[in-house]
Amino acid sequence: MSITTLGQFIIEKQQDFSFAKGELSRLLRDIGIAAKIISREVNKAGLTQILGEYGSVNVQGEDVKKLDIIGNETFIWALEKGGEVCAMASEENDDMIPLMGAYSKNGRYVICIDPLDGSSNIDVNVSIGTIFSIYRRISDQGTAPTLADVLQPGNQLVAAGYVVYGTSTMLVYSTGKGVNGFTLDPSIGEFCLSHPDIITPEDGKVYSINEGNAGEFPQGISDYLKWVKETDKATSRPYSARYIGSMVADFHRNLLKGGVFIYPPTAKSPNGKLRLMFECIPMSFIAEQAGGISTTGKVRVLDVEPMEIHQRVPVVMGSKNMVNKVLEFMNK
Ligand code: P6P
Repeated sequence: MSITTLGQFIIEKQQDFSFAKGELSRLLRDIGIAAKIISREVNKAGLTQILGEYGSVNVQGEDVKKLDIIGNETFIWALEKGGEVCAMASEENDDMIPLMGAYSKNGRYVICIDPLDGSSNIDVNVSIGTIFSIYRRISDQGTAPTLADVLQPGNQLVAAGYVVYGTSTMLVYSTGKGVNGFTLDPSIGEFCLSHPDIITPEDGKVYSINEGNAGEFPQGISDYLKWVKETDKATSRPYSARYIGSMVADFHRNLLKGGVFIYPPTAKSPNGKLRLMFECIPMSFIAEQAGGISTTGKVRVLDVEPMEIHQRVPVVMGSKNMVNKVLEFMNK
């Protein structure tokens, strides 16, 4: 049998972590369980017309919840049941969520999560995703978790990853020793290793940015976008614009094929739109672990000291040479 399931892989890699006595392994397992449940719900999404729209009562007399609420509740349930996590910060909740499971208070980890990023794309059947970060708690085991537990910079991460609910459901994560991708095989209900040791190409042909905001971009970004569209076969231009409006899907494509993802400051979002804790830090960790770069344009994203849970930062992330080319224009 040539498959390696997520569970088998986690156990095989457990010896990479002297400090972990299995807790991180169990935590990654819990994330996998939540992802499988959300994958089932996402794949049913098109049927809400039959099952009833959000806010309505469906034929079974149940309240129909928005999928991102279902996603959030699923992770809270899985992490409380697992007992390894004492607190969670979620893109869906204003404040930190102390977990109330029987063993949560002794949990040694905290999670920051966007349970369903890009959820506005669900009703048009575009890929969406879950993005998560795992930190060790700072407060003592057995005590009430604090905001400081969840407001940690990316350079303190224990692990991070994402799930992309697309043509197939994939879980991609790193514990700081490279990036590995697992594809869900619904016939056995297991994530199976499909993309071992992902390395992102140093160069690519794709740039991802919402050019609808072009009138508000900083000059350096405008100059880069002018350059990238000029024809010059010697520097393989013009490149291709690919932007789905779902970060996980745009990021995943660029991670595998090469590319640069840019969300710069705009008049509407002077610090960019994407959230540091729930989108930029975890995706930057994956990008760097795969050999890429991720910056706010000024500093490495993983070195940004978070000031508040829903803080936003600009981001330029992906293939090393492409990010450096954008920085060249930004720093002119
Ligand atoms: P815009 C989805 O709402 C999201 O947070 C990311 O998944 C996505 O990359 C970005 O916003 C899209 O934002 O302003 O281009 O529609």
